[in-house]
Amino acid sequence: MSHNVESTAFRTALEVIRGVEPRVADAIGAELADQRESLKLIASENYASPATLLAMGNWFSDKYAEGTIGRRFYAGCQNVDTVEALAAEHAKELFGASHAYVQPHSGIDANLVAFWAILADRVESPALRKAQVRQVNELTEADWFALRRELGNQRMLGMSLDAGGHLTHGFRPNISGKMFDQRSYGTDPATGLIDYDRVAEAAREFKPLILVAGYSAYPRKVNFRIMREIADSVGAAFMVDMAHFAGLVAGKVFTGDFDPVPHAHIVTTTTHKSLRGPRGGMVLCGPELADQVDRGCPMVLGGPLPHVMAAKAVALAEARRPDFADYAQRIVDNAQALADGLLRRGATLVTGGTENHLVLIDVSGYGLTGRQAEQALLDSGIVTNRNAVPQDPNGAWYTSGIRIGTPALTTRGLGAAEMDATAELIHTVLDRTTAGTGPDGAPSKAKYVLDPAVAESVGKQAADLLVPFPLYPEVSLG
Ligand code: DSN
Repeated sequence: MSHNVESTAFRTALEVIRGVEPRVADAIGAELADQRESLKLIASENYASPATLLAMGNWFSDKYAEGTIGRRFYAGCQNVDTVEALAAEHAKELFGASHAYVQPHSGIDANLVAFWAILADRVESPALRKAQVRQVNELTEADWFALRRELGNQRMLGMSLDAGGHLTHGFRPNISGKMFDQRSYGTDPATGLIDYDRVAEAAREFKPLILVAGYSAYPRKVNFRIMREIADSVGAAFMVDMAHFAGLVAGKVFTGDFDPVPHAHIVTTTTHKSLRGPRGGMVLCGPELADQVDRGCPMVLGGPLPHVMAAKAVALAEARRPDFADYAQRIVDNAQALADGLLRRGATLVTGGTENHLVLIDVSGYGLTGRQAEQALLDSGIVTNRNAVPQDPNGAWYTSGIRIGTPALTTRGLGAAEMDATAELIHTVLDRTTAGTGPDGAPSKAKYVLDPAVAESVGKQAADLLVPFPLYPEVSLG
């Protein structure tokens, strides 16, 4: 498709929006300008293709489609069926899964569907069989009361938040921590790596219903074959949340023991991180959980978003093209170049490096909290997010880490040389920033001091670095 056509499509859309609420059109234009100018290193963000973005702006948004393909609670869903089936088909082919459910609105929703499906399969179904009824509505009050207690009394073993796990893997303030009696496995304090023997020991002691693997801030590969063996040894369902690294699985960078799909009972993901699709979620599973997963809407989720499912189908079709594998490999190569550049300049990295798309800097070596570092970098045109490090003394709000990732900049085309230059900019900002003090003179975890001239100079260098790599060059709004 010619650049001109894409440009016309976005410009026309903005013109139409401007006719109703010009401030929205202005904000959309400003967002593109901001994204074009900043060095985006947020590990969970990317830039979707124009085709993916355009697939979301249409009348599919007007359609209710509760239920699943061919079995809806609303009439007139034949076109939604088409796009949902296409998205599911592409997902199955891409990941080698026997079933794909593409309705979840986000990764958290996908995880809730997975928890619900496992509970339904492993706790509810046996109780129904025992009571010789087909559905919960047919249970006696006493049996229903007993089943609800049982459903609420199950155990989950997941990676702790400070070791890189996700909120939904049983963090107490999250709904997952309230649904399940949860225990965490962490990482080896000496190496920062998952110690599989310790995970096996925790599983033996705790006997979880669900063993969860996957992470938001662990910069290494996970051996899913070993994790499955651990799950099997205690009869647990093995669930993998691959939201962060789905693009590396799709691009066949993570294969064999490191590809979760052949090893897990159920896999969840977002579609917008390294996979580079629209914002949304997805569940992959085998036949034994497929029926329960397909009941995700309306039992767990609100009405599906057909316009987003259309965009998922487009993005998944893109991820099946041969050049996606090259993109996925470059994500990892870039993360390694960034890690090497930071290490050479004296930064401390959790686990000492990376094997995936992300790098976690322990900024306590610079005398800063994660919050101070994040803001100082932002002042300098570098967009990152603060993140806890293992056993973080500053907790989940201030933190001691900065998480950086390469999927977005790799999409723009930056390579190893630019990653080294980026490492220099990050190091310069962190090195030149000092912790500030509160009004009483006490050390502050939020305030910081950075010479504005340094921030300005780094910001200019960051912008210069991006000049040869225009974002959405096919789109001109001017
Ligand atoms: N918010 C996502 C991330 O940044 O990792 C996970 O939910």
